[in-house]
Amino acid sequence: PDTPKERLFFALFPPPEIRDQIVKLTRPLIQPNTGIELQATDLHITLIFIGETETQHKSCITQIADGIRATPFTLTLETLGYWEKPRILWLAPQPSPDLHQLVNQLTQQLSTCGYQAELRPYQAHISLLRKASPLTTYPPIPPLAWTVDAFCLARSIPHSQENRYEIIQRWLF
Ligand code: 2AM
Repeated sequence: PDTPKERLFFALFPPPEIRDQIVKLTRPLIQPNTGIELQATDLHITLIFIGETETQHKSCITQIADGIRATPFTLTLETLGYWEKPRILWLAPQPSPDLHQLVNQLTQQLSTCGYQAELRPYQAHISLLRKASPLTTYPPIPPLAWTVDAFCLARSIPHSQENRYEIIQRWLF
């Protein structure tokens, strides 16, 4: 019989006030688009996509998360962009060494759980709209400062139109 599996990923979920501002600032810009808007509570920056994981292997992943050491840092969200192939309209932070450090630390530790590191370079982004068409212009948005003081393990749950995301556990720095 099939063992239960979950689609896991590590991510940063913005606190409600930042989440609300993201929606307020970006909605007017993406509104004319025909894509599928992510629910406000689903907005996140993926740190590492782990993928289908047998539930019995989850404890290795939560244990390495227990050992992560980081201090709070600020992410400045301000760049709107679009990827043609996955048809995603996204919002990205300014480059952040602290964010890369966190991703690198998690990646290194995860290898002990048998996780194979992603070969593509890490591109931090918040997906705003899926099945999106490109915008005609990508206006700058006022920089939004988000103090990151926690990261989460989350699961992706298939739904009819789009996946929904559920936080499994949260680790404070
Ligand atoms: P996306 O928003 O750009 O699609 C859960 O699927 C999260 O993991 C999403 O934020 C998704 O990014 C991200 N992710 C990264 N690599 C992925 C992959 N190979 N398959 C699915 N999701 C991936």
